[in-house]
Amino acid sequence: MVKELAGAFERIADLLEISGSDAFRSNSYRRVSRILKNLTDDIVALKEANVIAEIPGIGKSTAAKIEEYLETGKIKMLEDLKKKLPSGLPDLLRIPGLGPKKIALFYRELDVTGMDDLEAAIESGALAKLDGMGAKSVQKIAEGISFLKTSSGRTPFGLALPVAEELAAYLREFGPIDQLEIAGSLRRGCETIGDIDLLCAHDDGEALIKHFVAHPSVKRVLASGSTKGSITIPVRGEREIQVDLRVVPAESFGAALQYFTGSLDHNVHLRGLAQKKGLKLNEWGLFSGEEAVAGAEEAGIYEQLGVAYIPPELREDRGEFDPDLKINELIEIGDFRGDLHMHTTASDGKNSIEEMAHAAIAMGYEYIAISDHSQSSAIANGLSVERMWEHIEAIRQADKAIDGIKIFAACECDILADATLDYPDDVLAACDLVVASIHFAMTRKKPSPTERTIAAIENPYVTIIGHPTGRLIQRRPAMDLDMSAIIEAALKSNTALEVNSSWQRMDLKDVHVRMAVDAGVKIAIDTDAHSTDDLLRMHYGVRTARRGYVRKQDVVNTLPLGKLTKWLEQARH
Ligand code: DGT
Ligand code: CA
Ligand code: CA
Ligand code: ZN
Repeated sequence: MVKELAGAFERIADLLEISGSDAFRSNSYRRVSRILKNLTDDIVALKEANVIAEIPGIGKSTAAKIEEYLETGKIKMLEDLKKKLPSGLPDLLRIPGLGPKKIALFYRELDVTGMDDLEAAIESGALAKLDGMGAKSVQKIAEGISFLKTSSGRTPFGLALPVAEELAAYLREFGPIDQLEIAGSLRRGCETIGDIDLLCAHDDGEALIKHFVAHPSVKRVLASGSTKGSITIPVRGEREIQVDLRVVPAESFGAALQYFTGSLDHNVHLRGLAQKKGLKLNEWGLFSGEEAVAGAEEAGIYEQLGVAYIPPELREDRGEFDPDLKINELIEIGDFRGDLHMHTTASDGKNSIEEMAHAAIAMGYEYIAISDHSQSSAIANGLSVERMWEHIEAIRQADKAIDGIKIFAACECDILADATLDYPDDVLAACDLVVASIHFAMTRKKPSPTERTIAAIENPYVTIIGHPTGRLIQRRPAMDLDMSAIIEAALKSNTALEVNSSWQRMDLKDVHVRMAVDAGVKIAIDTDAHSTDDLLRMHYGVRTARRGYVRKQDVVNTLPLGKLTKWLEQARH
């Protein structure tokens, strides 16, 4: 909330500057934005107490705008400014390296009113002829435009993580680095990433940052100093992502890690706790007067503030400061005894039952479930009823032949458009467990996807609902579902909901998993592996589940084999 509000004031300042207002006026709004970002108190509480105007640096008229925003979600002044300027101009502010002063200049001198005009002015050479512009600055703007076009803004977690890990490895090639961590939204396990934040403790920041910006795949260098370097890196040739590296002294590393991990809202809350104790918290440390009481270790900050260490995935100011929270019970990657959703060459997987089983043994699993596609998933080579009977037999044979792991016979059964299941009950009954999923007719209204999902939940043989919302991050929206109704049905019939660990899916997502476990519904965190390598992607689902406050005891595939078998018996009624 406070982040958006701060953004609105930033936007006012930008638009004032573009429209030719004096710097003093626009800067006063920038100052308000900064004050809001660093506010320690809850803005809604301040409003309720009617004391917004008492925030240092906030005058009466600004307070009125803040209240207006909190009440209506808008600020009239901002809306008026947007109306006054050509509607394409504010868009130009999204171009990296192009500020409001330059935009004002282009508007005044060349009548540039939007992206198309700007590109035309670059093309014709008119931009380069302007006072204070040159070939180099025009080139920068052209590059900024292409960046904007190739990056849809945010990058899915699964694409950003390998970039961050490769850069971290590259930084280590520079020589011994005291400490190095990935911070920001990536450390919190968010499903999409605005930019990557890296943090190092080192005493020669300048040299390390020189090495950083010289990485062979760097597309553009946005900053290169002694404490901060900023670059862009291409991702899969289709987009670019920004990477910030900050270098701090070892005695501040913990405080900087805490600060740059965020989230902003979490930090605001934490700074408030510090203030109540008469302490000051910033990216350099936790201070009592001039003296640092913590800073080298991140855990030390929480400890000194008298709160339990909060794992990064929970740092969203969504209740993680609650002292009753049993944070150390959150699900961890080491808790898994098996994986209940995977495909083989029988449908669209790359490996055989035996290969999947041996890979799972190598991971230390006690059991797996082979769950290939059912007959209606034709593009995924779904199994006809006849082939499914043979497949069940093949799974039973493999289970007998291979020691050291239990191989369950299962299927990923389509939930059809008419809300029936893709296999008759006798096939489903012959399986040890059934994952039921919707793969098509996702936007169909009657029966609705909610009705179809609940019908599947109520089938006695269905044990898990696979990727319940069907969303693909940045590619396909979630189905229009009544999640509360689904959760209620799942609870009643003891059906687990899946957290699918494919990073394109992460489905259920964090807030929905939290709703489910709060209601007491069991969760299955599965990889939906289509190859032995895919079995290793469980960590994506774990991050999502942790963000949803999922504990080990909520997850069925953390149960030892005997207990899981009991659960399956109860779940199939
Ligand atoms: P992103 O990059 O949009 O996915 O999200 P974050 O959370 O990585 O955000 P980013 O990269 O802008 O900043 C990293 C962290 O630094 C953020 O989570 C909190 C902290 N931070 C940034 N600016 C401020 C600020 O003005 N005040 C405070 N208290 N913290 C800030
Ligand atoms: Ca970031
Ligand atoms: Ca950043
Ligand atoms: Zn599926």
